Amino acid sequence: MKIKGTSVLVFVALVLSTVIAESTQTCRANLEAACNGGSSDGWDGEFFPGISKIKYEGPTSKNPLSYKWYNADEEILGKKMKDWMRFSVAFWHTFRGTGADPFGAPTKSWPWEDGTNSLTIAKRRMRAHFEFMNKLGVDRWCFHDRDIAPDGKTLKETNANLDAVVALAKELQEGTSIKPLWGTAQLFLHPRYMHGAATSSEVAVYAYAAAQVKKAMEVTQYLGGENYLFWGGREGYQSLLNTDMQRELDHMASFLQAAVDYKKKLGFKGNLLLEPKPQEPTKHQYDWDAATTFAFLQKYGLSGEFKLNIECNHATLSGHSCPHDLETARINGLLGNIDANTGDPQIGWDTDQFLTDIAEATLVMLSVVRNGGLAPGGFNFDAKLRRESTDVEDLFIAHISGMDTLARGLRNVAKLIEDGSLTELVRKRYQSFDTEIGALIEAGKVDFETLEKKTMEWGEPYVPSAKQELAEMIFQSAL
Ligand code: XUL
Ligand code: CO
Repeated sequence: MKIKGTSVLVFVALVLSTVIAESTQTCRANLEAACNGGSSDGWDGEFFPGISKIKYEGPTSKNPLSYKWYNADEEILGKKMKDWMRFSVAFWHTFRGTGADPFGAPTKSWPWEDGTNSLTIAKRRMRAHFEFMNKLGVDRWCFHDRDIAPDGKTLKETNANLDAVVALAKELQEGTSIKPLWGTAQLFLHPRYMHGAATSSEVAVYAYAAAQVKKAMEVTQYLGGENYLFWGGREGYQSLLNTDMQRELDHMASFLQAAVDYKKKLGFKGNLLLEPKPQEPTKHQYDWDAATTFAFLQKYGLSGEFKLNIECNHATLSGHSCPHDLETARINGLLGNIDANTGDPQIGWDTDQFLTDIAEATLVMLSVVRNGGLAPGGFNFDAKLRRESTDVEDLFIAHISGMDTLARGLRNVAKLIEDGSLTELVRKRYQSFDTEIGALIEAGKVDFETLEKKTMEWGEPYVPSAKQELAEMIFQSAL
């Protein structure tokens, strides 16, 4: 009887837990308000009604809400497309972007917003964000602490707001494969950071920034984040006349060293990433480009502790191309993540547009493939809708287009590799070094006297064509 009673209880418990688990699954799939404590944030039902899960329909599809090139589970060059790409949605652009610019008011009026930055709306937005990721089929996201939760009156209150939204995000992540690609602290919006954060002239601001990063690292780890990012938004100067550059750089290094120490204390396993940008908002930012950031890391003994997050629009602002900075990072073992976006050739600032140039995407993917992928990093769409794009479905279209462009880039790289003629062209170009003397030079073992003797012996060198047009012809025929 007792045994029977126990087994009945066990059975009832099992049925109940299955029912609960199933309803939780359904909740996660539908993300209905009822699943998350009813309409505690005042929004019932879907945020994107009428838009269902985006599917791969192939290149002939005319449906804007479908993938034409990105087929998540398809294998290319020995890896599933989703594992090459590791796409993520940038919370700030997608859910906090208002369309405002220095000349004009916000243009977006997403139905779930009420014009405030209350905790209630922050939670509602987070649920909209998860529905967006689920429908898009993207399982990573990037955030700043202040994007996802509002400031309070004190740091304690602000941290409590953050904890509340993070708890909801954690709940929404459960049972899914969604997690942050990276988290970061927003150290540039609040007026306290007007002189910078780690490079502020005020020690109390330095301390505040440290406290903020400490908390942001903790919540990133709690959410299973794979990386933690530093973008030095105001770590730079407006005028050298009032700036002690050496002192500021020393402070920045101390700050980053303390972050490394705290990462170790936390046992956070992800990469720490630095995101170079030459200017904007300051006239000159210290993490100018990949090479400058690498030099900084080496000078301060931090090179083993950080990788770089290369943002295409930042690379072009620094006077390079995106592929240049990707290759600079890659050959130095620093390519950790890519903020996939593009600028406008006619506009001289960070327009953060979705990348739709197939040739550029092919070059980007060439670096990614040469790097063996980006994991634990990935692609973050640090890109926003144009001010004039105001439909909710535009958020989907923009991401689909950006994802398809990079997927197409990957397919083109596979074609180039299979074809082999570009690799062969480059190999041939340097083949004079595939000789005994060439190998000795590359090993740093040949002195000037030996080379002078060789030159006397060889006479005037034969200098072959670089074959640039042929390289371009091979490249464009893969597009
Ligand atoms: C700004 C920028 C940031 C970082 C994160 O230009 O790229 O959004 O990616 O702080
Ligand atoms: Co960025």
